[in-house]
Amino acid sequence: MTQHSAIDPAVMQQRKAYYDKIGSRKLAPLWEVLHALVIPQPKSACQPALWRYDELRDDIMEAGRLITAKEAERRVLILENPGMPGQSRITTSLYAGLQLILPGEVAPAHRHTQSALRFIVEGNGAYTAVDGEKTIMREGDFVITPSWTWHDHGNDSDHPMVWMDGLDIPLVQALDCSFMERLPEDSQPLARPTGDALARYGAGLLPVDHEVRTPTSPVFNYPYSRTREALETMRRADEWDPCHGLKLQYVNPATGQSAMPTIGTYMQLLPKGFTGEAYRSSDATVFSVVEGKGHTMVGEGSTAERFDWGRRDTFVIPSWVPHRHHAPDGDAVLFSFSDRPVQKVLGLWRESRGNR
Ligand code: GTQ
Repeated sequence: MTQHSAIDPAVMQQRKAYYDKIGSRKLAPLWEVLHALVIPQPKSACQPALWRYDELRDDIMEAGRLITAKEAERRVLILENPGMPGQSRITTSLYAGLQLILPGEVAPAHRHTQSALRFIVEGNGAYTAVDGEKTIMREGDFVITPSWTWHDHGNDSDHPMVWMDGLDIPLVQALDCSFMERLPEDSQPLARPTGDALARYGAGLLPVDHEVRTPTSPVFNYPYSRTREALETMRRADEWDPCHGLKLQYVNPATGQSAMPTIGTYMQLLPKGFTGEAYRSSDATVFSVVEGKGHTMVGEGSTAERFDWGRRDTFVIPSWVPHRHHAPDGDAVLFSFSDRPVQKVLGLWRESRGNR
C-alpha cells in the first residue's frame, strides 16, 4: 500500500482494528509489507566501507596486551559493517575479523558448523592445525577450516601474526544450524605430516581411489607463492578483463567447484596503469589488499565514494553497487571473498558490467 494519503480515515481505522485483531491470532496482512519484502533490486543495509591497516594495527596490538589468545579463545577484532552495527557481520551473509596470535600463544582447539577462511595479512610462521594436520601460514596464503573440523592455531615464530578470518556466521545464523564443541586439550593430536594435503590433492593429482565426501576442498592451504606465480605467468598472454584485470577463483581440485561451499574466494592482479570498467554483482564482496596500492570508485555519479587502499587494507562492496578498480602507480593484487557459490547453486546470482 503506497497511497495511504488517498484512503478514507474511517477505512484506515477499520483496517487497523482488523490488523490488531488478526495479529492476536499470529496473522498479518501481506499487502502492508509486500513492497518492502519483494524489491526490484538489492537494497542492502550493508554499506561500502574501508579499514586501513595502518590505522587499526595499534588497536589490534593493544588487544594483545589486554587479553591472551587462550583466554579470548579467539582474539579477534570484528570488522563490523557500519550499516549493521552490533551484528558482527561485514556483509549481510558473512563475518570478517582480524585475528592476532603473539609468539608462544595458542588459540585452543574447537570445531563448529561455520566454515572459516584465513587470509594471512601480517607475519609468517604461525600455524593452524585442521583435522590432524598442521600448516605453516605465510602472508597471502589462503587457508581453509572446513565445517565441523577441529582447529587450533599457534605461533612458534618470534613475531606477531595477523590474519583475516572470513566465516559464514550470519548465514549459519539465518539457517539456525550452529553447533560447536571444544576439545579438552588446547592442541589436537596430529595424524599426518605438514604438507600432506597439498602433496596429495594440490599437485594436479588425486589419490586413485579418492572419494568426495564433503564439498570443501581437501587442500586447506593455498600458498601465495603458487597463486602469485600463476598470475605472473598468465599475464604474459596479455588478456585482461576490463573489470577485473586478471582474476582467478580458488577451486576444490576434487570437484572443480568453489574451494568452500559457502564462500567464494578469488585473487586478482591489476596491472600498473589499470583503469577498470564498472562492475556490479549480487554478491557483496570483501577485498584484502595483498600487494600494491590503488583506489576503487564505489557507487555512481555524485554519490560515488573513492576508497584509496594499500597493502593489508580491507574494503567491502555491498550487493549490486557498481565499482571500478584503479591501479595507477604499479601492479596491485587483491584477494576477495563473497557468498557467490551459495547464490549460484540457488540460481540467484547476477552480475552486470558497464552501465547495464
Ligand atoms: O578461528 O575458529 O574470527 O570460531 C570467529 C570465530 C575465528 C576461529 C573467528 C571463530 C574463529
